[in-house]
Amino acid sequence: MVSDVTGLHEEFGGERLPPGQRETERFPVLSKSGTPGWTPETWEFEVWGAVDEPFSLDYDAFTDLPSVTQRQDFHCVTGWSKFDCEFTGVPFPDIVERAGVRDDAVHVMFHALDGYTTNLPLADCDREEVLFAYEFDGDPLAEDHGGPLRVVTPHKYAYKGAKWVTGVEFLTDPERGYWEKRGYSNTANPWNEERYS
Ligand SMILES: Nc1nc2c(c(=O)[nH]1)N[C@H]1C(S)=C(S)[C@@H](COP(=O)(O)O)O[C@H]1N2
Ligand SMILES: [Mo]
Repeated sequence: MVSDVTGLHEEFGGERLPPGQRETERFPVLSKSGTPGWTPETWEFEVWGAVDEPFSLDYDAFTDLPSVTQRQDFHCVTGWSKFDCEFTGVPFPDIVERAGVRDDAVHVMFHALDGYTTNLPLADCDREEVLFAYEFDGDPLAEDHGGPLRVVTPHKYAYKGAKWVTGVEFLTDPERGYWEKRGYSNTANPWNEERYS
């Protein structure tokens, strides 16, 4: 079953196409430094920091977790939006529950194979639409789009969604990730055009 979450913009009081964006049918690739390699034998997804139960899962164990499929829109800060992307994966709140995230956790840092990081307040990413996605339109996620596993954040510009994600760190104080340290907005709300800081 596919749940349609493309109405998300209503929560933010905006049109489906955020201001200053144009719709594209293509799915461009945007990576800071190319596509990193990975091997199923050594790949691991790790959760640590302000949690009672840190854990790690290999690829098979991760994809055995209960999953959902959602139809979502994707907004890149460089100005393109792609509507109706079908992502299959594990919702962020499921990871929070499994890790036993502590009460003093207020912030999250995502870590990726290419050294990329991105951050969000816990309250901003602890929502059903934030997925750890491993399928796109019913196929395994292409490597240049973040395969084997990426984060998608349809309520934020897409740089908040780490491709090739391998780790989630729960923090007791806010920190900034790769682009957030280099001039892109820390908050990244597309309906408010929060592109730069
Ligand atoms: N690990 C990692 N994740 C990343 C990036 C990156 O360079 N490395 N680029 C970000 C940016 S700026 C965007 S717009 C989206 C692009 O995703 P796409 O290449 O699938 O379109 O991934 C985000 N996640
Ligand atoms: Mo981007």
